[in-house]
Amino acid sequence: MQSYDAVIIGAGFGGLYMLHRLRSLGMDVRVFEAGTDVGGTWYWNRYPGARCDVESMEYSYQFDDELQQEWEWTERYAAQPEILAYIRYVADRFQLRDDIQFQTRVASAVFDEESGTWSVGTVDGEQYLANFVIAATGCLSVPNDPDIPGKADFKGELYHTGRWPHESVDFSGKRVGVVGTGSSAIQSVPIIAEQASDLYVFQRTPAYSVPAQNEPLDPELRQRLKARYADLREQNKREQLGFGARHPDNDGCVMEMKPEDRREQFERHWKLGGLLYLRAFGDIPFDQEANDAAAGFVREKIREIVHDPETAEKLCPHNNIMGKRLCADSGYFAAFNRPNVHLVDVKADPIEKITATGIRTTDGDYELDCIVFATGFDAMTGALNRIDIRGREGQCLQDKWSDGPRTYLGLEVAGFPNLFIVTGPGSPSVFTNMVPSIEQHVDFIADCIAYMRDRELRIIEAEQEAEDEWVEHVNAVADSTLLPQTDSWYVGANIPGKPRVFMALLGFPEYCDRCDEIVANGYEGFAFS
Ligand code: N01
Repeated sequence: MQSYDAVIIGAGFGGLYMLHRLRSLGMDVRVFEAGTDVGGTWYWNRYPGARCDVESMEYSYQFDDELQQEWEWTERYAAQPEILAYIRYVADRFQLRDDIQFQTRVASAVFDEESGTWSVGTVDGEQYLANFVIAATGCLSVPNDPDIPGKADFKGELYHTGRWPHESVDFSGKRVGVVGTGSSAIQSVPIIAEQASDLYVFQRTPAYSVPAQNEPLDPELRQRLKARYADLREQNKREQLGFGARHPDNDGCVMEMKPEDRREQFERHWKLGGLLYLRAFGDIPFDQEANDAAAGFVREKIREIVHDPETAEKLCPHNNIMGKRLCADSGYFAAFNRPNVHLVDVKADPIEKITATGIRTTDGDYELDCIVFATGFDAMTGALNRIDIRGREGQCLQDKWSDGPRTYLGLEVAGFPNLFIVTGPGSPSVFTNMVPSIEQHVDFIADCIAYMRDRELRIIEAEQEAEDEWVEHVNAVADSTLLPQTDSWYVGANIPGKPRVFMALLGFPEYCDRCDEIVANGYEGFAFS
């Protein structure tokens, strides 16, 4: 059986940098990737309008200064094709493809206690041995296919935003239904609206969205930022979300400001766009009144943008802002002013089934040529739970996580030695700029493996007590905010039967400091043998 020092699962941002780091340690590494190319999230999510909600100059690797100096982002927020081109460029520049096996989905990983090695199986039945397994499987990589009866009967075209075809899809002159109104729908609706003869948006829960204010990247600004890239990256490390340091921030409390000043403050941050809106005040995630004010301001904007008052009202969300990930759009609400775009409230009249010719709600039939599911992902745990992972004494990870994921630092799981997760549940991951978060995890893992090698240690494992304390800490931080109150994918509420557990940790700088402290204390909370 072919044997490697390490097997990495996934060739997205995480898997690629992990490969680069481990190879530079002289390790023999194999990456297994289900897709036909590198890119991960940006390989699969090719739907119209797909774009990142973190600025391009920051949503990129910082591990190599030459790389960050030579790549030229063209827009403030990069669109999917440009991000994918960048990832492909990185793969070529560092000759990473040689160690990646594409079209290979990992089905199992079983730890053998006697030899201290993992046996990794693919869906094609191949088996490999590895000393370390690193899951770079992504936080939002398993599409959620809602269990709506009749899908197989539909005679038209069915799509999921998270599994978009590689060939171009043309909706010209077609009647299209988009199910869902999260980030993916909000980005694709304005584009599909321009093509379709009629677009029906099936909305169960309206979402908060702030215009991204995307624009071409001014070459002078790009140069200025490049000139102080190291500084900018350092400053971002002290940001709660890991990005945005170059923009104004305000730690103050909403209610401490006079109403007119408060409005002005919200207005300023609305104009900055997208997620930067949340930096208007420091207490938005914590204080109900502050949250209501921030949410109320967005509702006012929706009512200003959307001409038909009834449609505007239906588009206004009423849950806590930040309870779900804030969306960043380019013309979403305005799309509902077009005569060919129709909002269907499926909270009031739920979808009953998919028929041969469209969608049936309790209010009647919608005739459609195409249905786009923008229904999200089985987030954070979906990819790992789909692999049969067995640790000590044959314990199955899925069983261990049956009441919700348990990790130490989001990096390791007690009972599963030498298995690392890149941005796993319990780490800041989805609350941050993902690329620096990934780099921080990969560096932790690679440095740890180098540390073990220098000391001739073969096995690392999270201690049970450290894991228990960490899980408690993640919950305590979440409970200090308003976030767990909302039904969202953060708490697994979008997947029927998934345990309701808050799966990410707020606070990127504190997390990084804690990791550094743990390393300085000789990998406190980890046991080596
Ligand atoms: O998925 P979502 P997404 N019948 O889960 C609805 C990242 N991302 O792909 O809220 C009818 O947010 C569901 O309704 P409800 C980002 O982190 C980033 O849009 O459950 N509707 C909801 O409206 C984001 O948060 C970017 O009531 C159904 C929608 O489908 C995450 O990915 C771009 C349904 C799903 O929304 C996920 O975003 C895209 C059903 N049976 C994504 N089932 C950027 O960087 C589900 N829904 C900008």
